[in-house]
Amino acid sequence: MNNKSDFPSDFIWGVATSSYQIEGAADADGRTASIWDTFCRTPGKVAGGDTGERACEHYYRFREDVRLLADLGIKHYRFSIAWPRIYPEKGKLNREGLDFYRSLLNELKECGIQPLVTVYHWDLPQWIQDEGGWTNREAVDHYMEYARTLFEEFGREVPMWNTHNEPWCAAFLGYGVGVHAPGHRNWREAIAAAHHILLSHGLAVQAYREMGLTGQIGITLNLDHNDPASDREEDLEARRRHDGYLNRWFLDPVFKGAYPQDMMEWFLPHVGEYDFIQPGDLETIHEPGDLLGINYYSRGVIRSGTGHSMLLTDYVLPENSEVTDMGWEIHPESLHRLMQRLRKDYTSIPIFITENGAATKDVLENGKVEDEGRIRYVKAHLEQSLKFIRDGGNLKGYYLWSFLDNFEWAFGYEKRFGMVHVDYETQVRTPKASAYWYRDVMRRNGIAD
Ligand code: PNW
Repeated sequence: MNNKSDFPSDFIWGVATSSYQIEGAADADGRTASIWDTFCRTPGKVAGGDTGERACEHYYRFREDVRLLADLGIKHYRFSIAWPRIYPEKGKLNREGLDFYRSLLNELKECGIQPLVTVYHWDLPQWIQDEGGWTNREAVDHYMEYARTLFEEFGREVPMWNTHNEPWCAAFLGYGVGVHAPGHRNWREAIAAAHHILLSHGLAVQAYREMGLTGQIGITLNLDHNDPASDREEDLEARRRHDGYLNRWFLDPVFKGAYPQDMMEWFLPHVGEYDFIQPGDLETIHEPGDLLGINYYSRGVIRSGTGHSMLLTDYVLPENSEVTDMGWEIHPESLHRLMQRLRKDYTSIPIFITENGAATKDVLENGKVEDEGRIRYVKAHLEQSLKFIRDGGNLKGYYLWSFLDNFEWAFGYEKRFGMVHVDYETQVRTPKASAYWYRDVMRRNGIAD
């Protein structure tokens, strides 16, 4: 029977995590420090002085976690690989690191769960940062060595790959704003870092194909849809800049082969010279691959201001807006508007929502967590996703962020995004109401009440 809330029969339903946010076991089996270990140890950087040292101890509990995924009816799982487990030192491949992911993949296979693997979700080995990290073009060579190893080892059994997760965060929050590792505040570094990350994306797609692998590979970008705070010319301009900074700076090179001219000019005084862009780079970056991953959480309402000093913009929270525990405005229609825009201005390749979800104030009571807010959030975004598909959009899947409560970067463990509650003392996992609700959605391939 075809219900009005049905998704296409081949629609992919999944959940997502990332290595540093759940694994813990920071020193196990030859792993060395990543830039996030270093950042967490720097006083004042992460709320409550939290670190990913233990996190959800997924490294030791992955069998139990995969069984839980299966019990909750999950058929698709997006996770990332920790680079410092694979290359703990320059030129040194660590078999024990590979073994962990081989065991994880075997376990998933046994449970009939299909993986989507993210090559890089921000845990850069500290030894690479010691050479300048992503600001140094050599990071691209290190990334390629690492990516090729993963393709060789796991390429035949992993059908879907993300080269990168959210280069905007890795480069701009890490090297420009300074709220993510490595915590630098230098816009020349940030823009060079973004360039090298994008370059490594293009090269990885090429390498994947040259190796004769036949799965799907692409990049995941964090995108939003933004509105100006008013019709004043300066606010319209501020919105356009914000869009250039967050969306176009990444979409244009990948889909059009050029950085946006207006932003090249805006950044120029901070960058000095674009000497890190070498001939041929943009041809390499101009490589969308087989899919586009988008991570969507909120919209931006933007006005001209000083809060974001380099960009001369401020975020405005419209009156009466509903927010999540992150303080991010809940605006599902903007997910629809964003995808329509991608389709109109950029691409018709398959889109996957590789992350969407909400932090909520969850309380564990009598073995239960009633996270109505999360259910409402996800439901509203699924309705917009379905609308996009009905309108003819090429949306192929949805991965809820996140499977487990986890280490929420600069916010530590205080923010809970999981559909499964984690007690960080006992490491007990408790599925929240949203997990059972999502199981129903997947079962009926449509939005449950
Ligand atoms: C994404 N921002 O991060 C990441 O991919 C996840 O690892 C993370 O847990 C999730 O979203 C929730 O935050 C973002 O400041 C972090 O705009 C910060 C921002 C956006 C995305």
